[in-house]
Amino acid sequence: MSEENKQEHYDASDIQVLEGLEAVRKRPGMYIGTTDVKGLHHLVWEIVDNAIDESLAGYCNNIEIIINKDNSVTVKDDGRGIPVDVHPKTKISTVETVYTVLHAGGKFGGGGYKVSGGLHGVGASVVNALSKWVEVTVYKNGKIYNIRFENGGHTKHPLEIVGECEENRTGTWVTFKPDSDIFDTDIFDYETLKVRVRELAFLNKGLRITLRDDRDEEDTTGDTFLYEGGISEYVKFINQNKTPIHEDIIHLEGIEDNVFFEVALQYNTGYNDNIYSFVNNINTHDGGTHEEGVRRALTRVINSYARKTNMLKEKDESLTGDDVKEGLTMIISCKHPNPQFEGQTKGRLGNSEVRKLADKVFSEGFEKFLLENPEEAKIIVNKAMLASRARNAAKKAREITRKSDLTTTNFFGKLSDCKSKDPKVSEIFIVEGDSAGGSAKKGRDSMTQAILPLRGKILNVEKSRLDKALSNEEIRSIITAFGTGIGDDFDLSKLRYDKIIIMTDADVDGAHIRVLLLTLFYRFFKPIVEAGHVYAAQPPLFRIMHGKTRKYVLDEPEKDAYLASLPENVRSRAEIARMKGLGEMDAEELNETTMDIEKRTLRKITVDDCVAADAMFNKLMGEEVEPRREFIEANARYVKNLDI
Ligand code: 1YM
Repeated sequence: MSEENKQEHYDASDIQVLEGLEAVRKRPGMYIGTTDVKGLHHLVWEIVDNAIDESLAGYCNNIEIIINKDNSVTVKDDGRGIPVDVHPKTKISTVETVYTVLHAGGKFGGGGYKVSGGLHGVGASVVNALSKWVEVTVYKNGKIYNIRFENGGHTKHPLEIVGECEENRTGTWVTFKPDSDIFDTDIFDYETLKVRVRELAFLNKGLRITLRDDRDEEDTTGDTFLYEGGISEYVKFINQNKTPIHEDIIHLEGIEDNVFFEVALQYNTGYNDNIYSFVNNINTHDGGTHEEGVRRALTRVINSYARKTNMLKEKDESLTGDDVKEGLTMIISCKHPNPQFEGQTKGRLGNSEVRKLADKVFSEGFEKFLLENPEEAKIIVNKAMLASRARNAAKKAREITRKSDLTTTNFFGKLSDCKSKDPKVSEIFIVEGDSAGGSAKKGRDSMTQAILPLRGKILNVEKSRLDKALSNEEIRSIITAFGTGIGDDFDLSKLRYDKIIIMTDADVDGAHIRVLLLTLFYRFFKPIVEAGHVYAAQPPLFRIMHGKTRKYVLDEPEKDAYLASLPENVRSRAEIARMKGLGEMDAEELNETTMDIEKRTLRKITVDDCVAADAMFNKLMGEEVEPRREFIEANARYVKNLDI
């Protein structure tokens, strides 16, 4: 391109454009939330969303995502190709407009379901603003078009024809390299991408999405996801290691005024529910009208069926929403041309007409299923009735627990509470065994640190309902100490500690108790885990002594690094001890290595992926033995020290 052309290309409107993209670079958080690893992956979804929109519009069947060797990412689709003609307003090609004008997306695309939970179509220009370079190739009209941007969205060269292709070939290829000046990290994580790619494939039946990591020399095929059964296959996937109580997955759908609604469900023998809802492929984690419609209809239809068949007698109280969702795996998906997302995190669907549609589609279809499958219907209703009985038993147990535990010295003899009553500065250590409990009690800062020693075994709640859990004394102590209540009366705002710290030995038994506690917290106190209150203490694994120095290290790598840092003559005389249990340390040591706020390291327990967390607890603690055996065999090679 000649100098003259370049001059022409950059006129006053370009300056405005660049100011727009500069605003994104100045405040990336406003557009993609964060600039950490999460924000980095967000860039991929902004580009993929455009391809998914094209598929929702009915023009794209295949999407390919590739992590390239240099940590750039390529997304390819076989849709219509972004329009290449000169845009009447901007006087530059539409592709360039979409990639350089903030807020362009929504204005140009007409109709269809837009993935609009995030950036309302401004995604492409935001990705451009936050990238070192972006290259877009469009296949359309028998030609191959290409445009390149550099350094945060500056057009390197405008759209040009770089070759020819078959007349009927169409599609868009985009490659971008995130700007490492903006992001804390520029390394993409394959597993993170894979989880969402699989979900997108479940949510868009018939769409093939391939993910490949070209940094991995050995794996050249990657993963391909294509589900003809859509959300039914999602339910099957979530239930894969559970025991369904009826064979067929129920799949219902309906459409009204361009709003498409579908739901798939199957009950299993477990006590937990896995209910996830989506609008235009975005997880509505706070529910909304689509979920409300289904929940209302589910409760109503089961009650009415149970009464009609006399399974529920006249004197029996009706089943509640909680009763009918026990052991339920359900995916709700709504595609809406104009969704209203509400709430602080925009995680709730607000459109009221969807409640009616969801209720209608669900109640008609589900009632039909119950009538046509009396055997299955009986099993489902029976399960809800058992859940109802357990809920009432738990209520009684809770009342007794509340009264007795608060008055008996048994509980307060056990808990050494902290003096502070301010939850913001208080923490509780849940400690395995009385001897470690004793050291912890002596070594703590009694102002802010409470100690709860566990004596007996914690019940595995993966295999029990709330009423049974409440008969376990250790669990009762934990509930009383937390102050939040449990089940129907759970209230996060009453939590008495900011940090709940699991402190167990660094051996097999310690790990077992840790998993039992995590199962309890995840199943019965999920909001506490989600709000980031749960931690695991990290007691040291080795003590290294030389001369008068005592050094504690967390693990093998840290031990090796420390030893390497010592002069040879000191290193050869150091007599390294592997720490067996917390009980081995005296109060001072325990304080110094594991409890002291200034010196300790805690591991925060977070849940990024509810489906994966559910599957893991199921696998480790559930009824089915085979998945657990497979897991242990697959992971045995990671076990370095087995001290049984
Ligand atoms: C790998 C990323 O961006 N695909 C894509 C984007 C568009 C279209 C097709 C498209 C949309 C429309 C008409 C329309 C976009 N077009 C625009 C805009 N894949 C990827 N595939 N023709 C083609 O919405 O009407 C924005 S995105 F605004 F130019 F129409």
